[in-house]
Amino acid sequence: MTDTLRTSGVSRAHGLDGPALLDAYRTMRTIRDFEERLHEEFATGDIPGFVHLYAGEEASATGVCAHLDDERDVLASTHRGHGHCIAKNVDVKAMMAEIYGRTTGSCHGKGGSMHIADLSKGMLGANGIVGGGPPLVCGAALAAKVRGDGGVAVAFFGDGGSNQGTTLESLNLASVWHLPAVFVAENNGYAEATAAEWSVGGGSIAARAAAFGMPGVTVDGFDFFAVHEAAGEAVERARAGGGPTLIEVGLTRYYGHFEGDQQTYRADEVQRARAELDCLTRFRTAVTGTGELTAGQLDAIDSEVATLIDEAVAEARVAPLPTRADLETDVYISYT
Ligand SMILES: Cc1ncc(C[n+]2csc(CCOP(=O)(O)OP(=O)(O)O)c2C)c(N)n1
Ligand SMILES: [Mg+2]
Repeated sequence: MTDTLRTSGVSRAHGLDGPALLDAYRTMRTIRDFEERLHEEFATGDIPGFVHLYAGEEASATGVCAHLDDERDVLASTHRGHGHCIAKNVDVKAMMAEIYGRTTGSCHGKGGSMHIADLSKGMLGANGIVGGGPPLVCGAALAAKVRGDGGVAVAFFGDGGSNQGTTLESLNLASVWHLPAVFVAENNGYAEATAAEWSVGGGSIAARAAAFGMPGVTVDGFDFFAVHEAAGEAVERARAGGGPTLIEVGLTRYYGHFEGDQQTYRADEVQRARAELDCLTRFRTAVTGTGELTAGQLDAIDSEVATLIDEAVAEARVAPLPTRADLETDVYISYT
């Protein structure tokens, strides 16, 4: 585990009012329930393709995306993209339908889990290519810079993705082009079964920022407030023309690399993270402790989200599958 995982306590001076705190909790809860339900549903064999779950990492997507708007800010995600999509306001029912391969899905059932995209929300897409997001974000950030609308582009990638040439090249481009970009390295300790402690040369992803002349910070990814604060500074810097930032977020994924992974490469760290570090539990303890929110308000969100996820699965299961004729739509050229 990285040092960030040993950090305890929750940062305080967050400047978020009650509705913003409720929004943050709703987003984290929605991601958690969406993923835990997918874990169950995938086991039934009814979901086609591969699924990589984001449960455990909710504070990262939520803390970063709380600073983004749908109109001008864009995000490029990874193969583990459901949390990023939800935090970027992609419709949850359309996401579920997409994962089930249905025509009512965000991409009409043709993308599935690893290709959920919604340009109307600035969601450039989940991405099956490790290291595929950072170059896209350089292009999007350059477009925002040329437009001069204050838009910011954010790339999420993993510890494995941090070692890809595409990512390192993108950090360099963002630096020399002085782009309004934020690079968020979600270090969950593994790339498939390969430990980050072994694969990340130099030991710190954030430290690489210095080589590219940009700020680099490491934050505790179980602490929504810590992520929110670091991302706030980075987004503000980017909007103000101050260039890119690299944020390394330390966290743990609660499930295997993909559904079906036997996880022979790790022992009790998930149990420990769930018991001692869980971002939802820590958030609840923090905001009820200060009296900013009540347990009742949070419980109400829990039931609201449970209903949403139940409906999303029920609707996805009965939605139509694409037909042969649909093969010729949503492609770059028209065959008709
Ligand atoms: C270019 C490329 N190489 C290899 C793979 C196979 N692959 C899929 S996920 C993954 C590990 C990614 O690890 P990390 O970036 O840490 O993300 P995490 O799965 O931990 O969220 C690999 C090697 C791929 N999809 N794309
Ligand atoms: Mg990883």
